[in-house]
Amino acid sequence: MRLYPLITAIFLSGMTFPALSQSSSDMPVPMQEKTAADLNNQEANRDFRNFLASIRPQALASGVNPQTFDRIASDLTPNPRVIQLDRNQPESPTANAVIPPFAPYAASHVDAVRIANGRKKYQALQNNLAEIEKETGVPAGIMLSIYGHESGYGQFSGNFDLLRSLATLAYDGRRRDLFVQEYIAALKILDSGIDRSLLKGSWAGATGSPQFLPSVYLRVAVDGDHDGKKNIWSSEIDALASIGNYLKTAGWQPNVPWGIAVKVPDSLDRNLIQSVTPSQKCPRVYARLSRWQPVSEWRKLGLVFMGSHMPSENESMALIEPDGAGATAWLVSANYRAILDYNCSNFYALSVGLLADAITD
Ligand SMILES: [Ca+2]
Repeated sequence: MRLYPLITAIFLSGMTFPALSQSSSDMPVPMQEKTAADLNNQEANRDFRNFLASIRPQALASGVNPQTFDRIASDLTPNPRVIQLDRNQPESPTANAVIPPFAPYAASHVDAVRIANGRKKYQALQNNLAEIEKETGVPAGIMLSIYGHESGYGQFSGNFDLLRSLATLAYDGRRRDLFVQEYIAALKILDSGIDRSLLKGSWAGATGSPQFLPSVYLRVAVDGDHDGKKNIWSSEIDALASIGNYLKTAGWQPNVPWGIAVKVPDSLDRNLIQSVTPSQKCPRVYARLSRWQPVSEWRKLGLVFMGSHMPSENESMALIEPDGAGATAWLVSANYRAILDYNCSNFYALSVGLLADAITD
């Protein structure tokens, strides 16, 4: 899973290193802002080691094998490239930011190559996909589409050493609590018997073909090919089964289409269909959806259904018009919300749905 850009350069000043409290008083030493260059020097490496030592009790208390912790900590160094990438993240969009058009995004994400590669995988893995679909209720196309979006069907899942990235981000401190937890989760993955050499990922700690954070792996990864290991790195079946299981735990409902393209009549009064209850979860994304009502109500308002996957008349759906009135719009279901749970972006969720349809239709 991707991490959403947070405002850069926020430093949690006042964070302390318990293991570094060497001043004459017992006052904790405040963490100083570190530059990428600082990380190259020995002092910074020592500082990093002390930081790791400071989280050892927490890791052990949550069940990490002490030998695993010490073995990994003994030769880990901070990765300046990770700090640099983290600081170069764009700021979060403000409420008034202009939202780009969806059509070009769709064209670049649901393109001929991705569709063709998805269809090849669909052919090759049909039996396995059918088995996973039986378990999870998630259609093959959706699992393949997320696989395609996250890692180009397993081709690009990141080459950063996962433990090094996570330890660096935890040490850097901008989102310390999150990354300490993820570092500990990654150590637990090692303890479960996954080889260290497999643990690669994006600089921000998303790992394997589904691009899970380690805590997500621990929560939802499954052994789809039944070899005794939950290998989302080099087993395609495990990766797909884990994506299916993710969506199942996020509330995926069998036999409900993710959404359907609709033509909205010019006469529709958008004020009447506005959402009245703001979402707690990623409110800016959910704010672009209308209120939820049954398909039959949408039909009464004059919407024309254009896709082949017709939802049932009582299915509760919301309208999204990413490019405004007059352009293609979609009615989306509760399963669209499950895709947003994977990656909370309307463009992502629409694009996943559209690629899924293109692969299996
Ligand atoms: Ca397996």
